[in-house]
Amino acid sequence: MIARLTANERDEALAALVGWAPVKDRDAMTRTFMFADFKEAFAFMTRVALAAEKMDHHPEWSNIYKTVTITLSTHEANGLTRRDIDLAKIIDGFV
Ligand code: HBI
Repeated sequence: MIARLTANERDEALAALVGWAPVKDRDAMTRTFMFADFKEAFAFMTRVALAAEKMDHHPEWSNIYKTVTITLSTHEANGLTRRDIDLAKIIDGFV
């Protein structure tokens, strides 16, 4: 069972990530990505999906045309864990 980040660990991790913000009333973080068009957005989602499968850690996400919104939290821990930070860093590497 993976441990939730402490408040300090979470604050430090968010400060080190670009563009991710805490979700109101939930131990999760979110970032919205805007692309040139839908096919760029979907190509990004495909890369994220493959990385998520490889990590066995999956995003909560939505796509509207060229916008992709991703929320990360660890369901098993009911909050943010190191796995969310690791996946966010991989996702950020795709943009
Ligand atoms: N993704 N975000 C998230 N949180 C989880 O707890 C999680 C997951 N992907 C797969 C996964 N857990 C599996 O390990 C369990 O469903 C068995």
